[in-house]
Amino acid sequence: MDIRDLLKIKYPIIQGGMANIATHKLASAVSNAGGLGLIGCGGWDPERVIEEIRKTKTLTNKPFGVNIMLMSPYAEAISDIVIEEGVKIVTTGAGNPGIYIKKWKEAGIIVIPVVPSVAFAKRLERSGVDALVVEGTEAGGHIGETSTMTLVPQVVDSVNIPVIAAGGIADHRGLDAAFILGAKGVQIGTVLLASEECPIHENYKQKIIKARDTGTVVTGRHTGAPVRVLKNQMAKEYLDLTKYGNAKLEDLEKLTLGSLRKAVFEGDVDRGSFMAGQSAGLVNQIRPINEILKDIFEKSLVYKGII
Ligand code: TUI
Repeated sequence: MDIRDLLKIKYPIIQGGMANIATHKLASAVSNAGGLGLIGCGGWDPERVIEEIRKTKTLTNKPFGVNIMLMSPYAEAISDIVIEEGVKIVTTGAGNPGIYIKKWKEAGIIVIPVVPSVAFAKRLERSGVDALVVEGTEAGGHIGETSTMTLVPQVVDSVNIPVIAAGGIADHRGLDAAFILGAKGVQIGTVLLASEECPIHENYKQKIIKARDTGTVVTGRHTGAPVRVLKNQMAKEYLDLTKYGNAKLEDLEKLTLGSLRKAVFEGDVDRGSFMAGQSAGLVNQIRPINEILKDIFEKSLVYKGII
């Protein structure tokens, strides 16, 4: 199934549900450009989520979705809000959405969980989800262990629902690679951080475009929630503290507390947690979102029918 038909969008490209970043501004800009924009609820309380959904509706008449970060203390409340607000598409991350799927399907919602493994993908297919975002460890933020290159074809071989590839994709070559691996669409995040419309501090955008191939590290392996971020002083201190596996959780929490917000809103280059994927090395300029999406799709050899 072509996910452009499933989601009623022009390009087979969906936006990552980046916490504190994927506001109504980003989601509506992506949807208006022909992709699927997503409101990322990680970090927001229910009232803020309702406000963001309503604002998005005023800014686009194209399909958009809501991403629910399942580690959020508000995940359950938000699972009802999407139904009450008439949201048509829900993606989930950082946990198991199993307990919500039945009510979402009864409400006619298209459900697309993000998964980091074959086992989880198979389990969710049995629960009746419509498609899967299969995210490799190249992605930014909270990640699994397996690479996009190896994980996508293994999930494609294991399920009969459409797979959307994520992690490491920032241009038309990534889209082509994903389709050759059997994906029917791609999810992008990092390249959208470097867009004109992305509502983050200018320092965050500059850090993305300056990052090279080795510009990210993974913090939080120690606590069971690995998170890929751009290298900086904060990431270095975190890794130093966890080097011997005996860091106090309390010290780590102090270090990370509010650090994503410091990156997004204050552009604090030393103390911020600048979540980003390995594709930051591929992103070298700040562009409008419609140009980013058009470029990925129209330069694709798969879509030109060449391969
Ligand atoms: O969720 C993401 N990316 C994220 S969430 C986030 S906010 C956050 N910040 C700090 C620590 C933790 C979260 C930033 N980036 N991507 C999708 C994703 N889901 N990646 C990995 C997973 C995942 C992991 C385990 C999904 C399911 C899962 O299974 C748990 C279970 O219950 O079996």
